[in-house]
Amino acid sequence: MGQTQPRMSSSDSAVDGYDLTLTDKVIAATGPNAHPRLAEIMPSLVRHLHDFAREVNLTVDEWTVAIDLINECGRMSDDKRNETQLLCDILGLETLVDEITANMVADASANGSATPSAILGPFYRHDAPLLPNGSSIVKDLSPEVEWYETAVADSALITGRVLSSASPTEPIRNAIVDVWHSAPNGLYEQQDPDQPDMNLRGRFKTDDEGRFSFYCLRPVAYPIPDDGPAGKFLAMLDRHPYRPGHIHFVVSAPEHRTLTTQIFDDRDEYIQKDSVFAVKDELIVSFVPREGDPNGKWLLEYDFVLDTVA
Ligand code: MBD
Ligand code: FE
Repeated sequence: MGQTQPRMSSSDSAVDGYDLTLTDKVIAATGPNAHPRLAEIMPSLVRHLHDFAREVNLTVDEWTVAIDLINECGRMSDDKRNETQLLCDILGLETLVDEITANMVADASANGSATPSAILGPFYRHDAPLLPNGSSIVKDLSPEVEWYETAVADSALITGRVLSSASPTEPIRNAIVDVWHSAPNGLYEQQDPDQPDMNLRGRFKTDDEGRFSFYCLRPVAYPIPDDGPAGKFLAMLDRHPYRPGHIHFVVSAPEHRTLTTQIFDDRDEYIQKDSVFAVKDELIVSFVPREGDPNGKWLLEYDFVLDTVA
């Protein structure tokens, strides 16, 4: 009496030879004063984790390899590199939680016209310089730079507006457009000792018509850092490490939901096979050739639409 029946696990693999009360004991160990959200989600996590291990017959040796991989991710991570996040990215987890979060905040105030979000990725830096509209985020470009020719050929002007999704859509003044992308050698500034601090990063404030504009480079495909455990893992899965050329944005304005997103250059051969699964059709853009401006041989006009906060 009083003994709870072992709760059969949801998986078919929970068969003879396993003490099926283990899963229930772990779940039941959570105390009455546990953090409420943890109390809510841990039973599911424990059940899925245990089911997974039983389903694949995970051995001690295999589990040890996984522990080593996660530990190595942690050891490798610092303010310039987030290997654990990268591991999640190649498993699609950052894209999934971004999607879940977007669905959850799509409340009555959202009217469906807002620009879709995309993952932040591991290379965001706070405090990018606030620059005047019309200036360039390409720093100290000279013929000595290894990728000078590409940078000249791919120089681009991006201009657009930040709009409120409240219908009818209205321009938002003093919105902040925070932008960053990697250099033609495939490296973000903090990964590359040859680039100036904060190269290819900037923040721009929209004017009274909600407009912003800046010079940058058309983005190129590049491999996510594959010299660590995430890269090793990709290789073991016979997967390539490439991301299609992309430009990151965080767009924010008072009374609006901050938009974290990326745009993807439609010329890119990896657009349908992003190693971190972040591409969405609405975020694929076409740069058009531009005459008479040596600082911007390409033009992209792109508006960001932000949801109001309910
Ligand atoms: C990147 O540049 C990136 O944007 C993401 C999401 C993951 C790895 C590298
Ligand atoms: Fe990126």
